Amino acid sequence: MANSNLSCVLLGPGKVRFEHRPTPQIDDAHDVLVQIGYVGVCGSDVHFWVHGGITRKVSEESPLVMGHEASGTVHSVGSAVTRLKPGDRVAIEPGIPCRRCDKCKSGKYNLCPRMRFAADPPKTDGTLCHLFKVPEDFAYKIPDSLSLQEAVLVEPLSVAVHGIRLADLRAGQTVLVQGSGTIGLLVAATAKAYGAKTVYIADINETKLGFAASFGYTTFLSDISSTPYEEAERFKKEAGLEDGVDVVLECTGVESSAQTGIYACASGGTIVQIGMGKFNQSLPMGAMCEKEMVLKTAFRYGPGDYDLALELLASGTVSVKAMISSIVPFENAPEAWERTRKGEGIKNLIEGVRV
Ligand SMILES: *[C@@H]1O[C@H](CO)[C@@H](O)[C@H](O)[C@H]1NC(C)=O
Ligand SMILES: *[C@@H]1O[C@H](CO)[C@@H](O)[C@H](O)[C@H]1NC(C)=O
Ligand SMILES: CC(=O)N[C@H]1CO[C@H](CO)[C@@H](O)[C@@H]1O
Ligand SMILES: [Zn+2]
Repeated sequence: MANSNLSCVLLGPGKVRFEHRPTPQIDDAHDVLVQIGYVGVCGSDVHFWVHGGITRKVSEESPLVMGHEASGTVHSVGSAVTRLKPGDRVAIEPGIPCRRCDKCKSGKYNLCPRMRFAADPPKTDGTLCHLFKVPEDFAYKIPDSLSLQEAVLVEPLSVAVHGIRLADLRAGQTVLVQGSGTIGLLVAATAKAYGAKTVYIADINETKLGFAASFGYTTFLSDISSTPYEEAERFKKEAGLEDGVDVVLECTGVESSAQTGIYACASGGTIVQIGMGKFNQSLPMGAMCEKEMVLKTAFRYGPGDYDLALELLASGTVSVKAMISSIVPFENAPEAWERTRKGEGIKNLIEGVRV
């Protein structure tokens, strides 16, 4: 249908409906309408598909359009738009902050309490629709060298860039990335781009470690039957590092993994928690104090992260082509969530509505 505004709506766990929604109107002169090209699937989408949400749940009364990793082509622009024109290909940053609060004005817009993030219940609909409305400065024009499929990965790559920036990673340092999923692999690639000497990736899953090995990282197969302390000691021995790594990037959210990361970190080193898991976790605070190490947490991405992620892709410093595992048509979106749920491939994509 030429002008359809078909949207993929979640109504509860395992319950999805495709419906025609009103075409969004450009009411702010700085807004643009983007015809969605591709939408990526991540762990949180799977959580929504299986449980109907994370803290706030969707329901028949409060349905939600899914999707937040997206790229597309500019369809129309508001009268004040200067950076984009119809036909431009863009990567969409899916969280729009208020721009007025203290957090926004101090350069931490990812912490804005009035953030409107795509596919966040109860009210903020996502990108799995035909036409998505976004302010012009949250749609980043991509170069011809980049495909719309690759541009979907700017979103998770921005998460990686944000984490590496928080780590203050410097050239020549050693890095341990925990978790060999999409985020872990992108964090590893970003660490390399920042000049890390050696990047180690740890995971419990040999197949996933295989992806990491194919991208040239040094892998470490975690063994959950050992204690975090034993794991860290084994890691340091295998890596030939007496004191541990300079920087740890925890991308699993698993408690025992964070503990291993702390033991594997050198004195004076830094661990950045990127993965989100169990709400309450215990940490070996004694070991952290003795090592005077730094623990930071990372939440999504902020000023400049999208620009840098896009630059890393555009310059070929980071390549994501090999990470795109499958593409399903719009109407088969649940198939992509199922694939991701089963751990099939790395990044599964959903194609936008065909016109
Ligand atoms: C975390 O721990 C605190 C203190 O024990 C408790 O009040 C809270 O409910 C816990 N939160 C979750 C999500 O389990
Ligand atoms: C390991 O990862 C692969 C690929 O992601 C997945 O198919 C497999 O189910 C995983 N194995 C386990 C034991 O989780
Ligand atoms: C242009 C277009 O297809 N608009 C449709 C958007 O969705 C609403 C609600 O389902 C329809 O009534 C419109 O026809
Ligand atoms: Zn704000």
